[in-house]
Amino acid sequence: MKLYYSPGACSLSPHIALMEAGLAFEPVLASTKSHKLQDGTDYYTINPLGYVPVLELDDGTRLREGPAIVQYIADQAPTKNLAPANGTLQRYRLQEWLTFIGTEVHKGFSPLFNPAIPEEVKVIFKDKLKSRYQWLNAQLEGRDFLMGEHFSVADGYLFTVTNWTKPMNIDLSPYPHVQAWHARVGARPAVQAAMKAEGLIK
Ligand SMILES: N[C@@H](CCC(=O)N[C@@H](CS)C(=O)NCC(=O)O)C(=O)O
Repeated sequence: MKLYYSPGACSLSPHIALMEAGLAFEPVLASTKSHKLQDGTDYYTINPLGYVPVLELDDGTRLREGPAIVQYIADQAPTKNLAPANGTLQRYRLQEWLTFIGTEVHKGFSPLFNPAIPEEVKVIFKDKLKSRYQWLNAQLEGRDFLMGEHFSVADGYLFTVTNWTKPMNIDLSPYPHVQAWHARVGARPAVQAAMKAEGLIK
């Protein structure tokens, strides 16, 4: 398998999932700025939509969209408990989290990275994000992970986007359960390994 990624982008989520799953894969750097691979290949020939992540299977099939990719990875390593079994209510609970993270958190951050959006408009997006972190804080009270006592691919995804609070100057101290959860996830060996592989930590 190949994972097309950009350091610190949302592709860190499937990177973490692959490390947690212990699956063999080749990370392929795809710049989200130049949309070129290191060998000069036009990334739009890999993903016509231009974004990471893309997971390429050994038969050349390409899978897009982070929430689908991380579930695929989890299902390749069922003993690692990264996602509840398909068809169970808990699996839908995981999908509920992945959808929430994708649409309410991840895409809530996206305008903040856009230099064309004026600062006064960004404040509105930041306030919306803060309300989502307030909700997450309440959900994480008394829980080690989003799904309860087990780490899941939803934690890897939320960890990835929560890392962006720092460069975007969103203070997490009003959300102590989110802060404790972020530290817990960040300390996992697989998460550390993915972050190191992307050059985000030493
Ligand atoms: N819907 C996609 C969105 C992925 C996405 O937003 N990727 C960003 C990085 S976090 C990207 O590659 N942006 C560069 C671009 O769109 O050209 C998913 O959930 O996987």
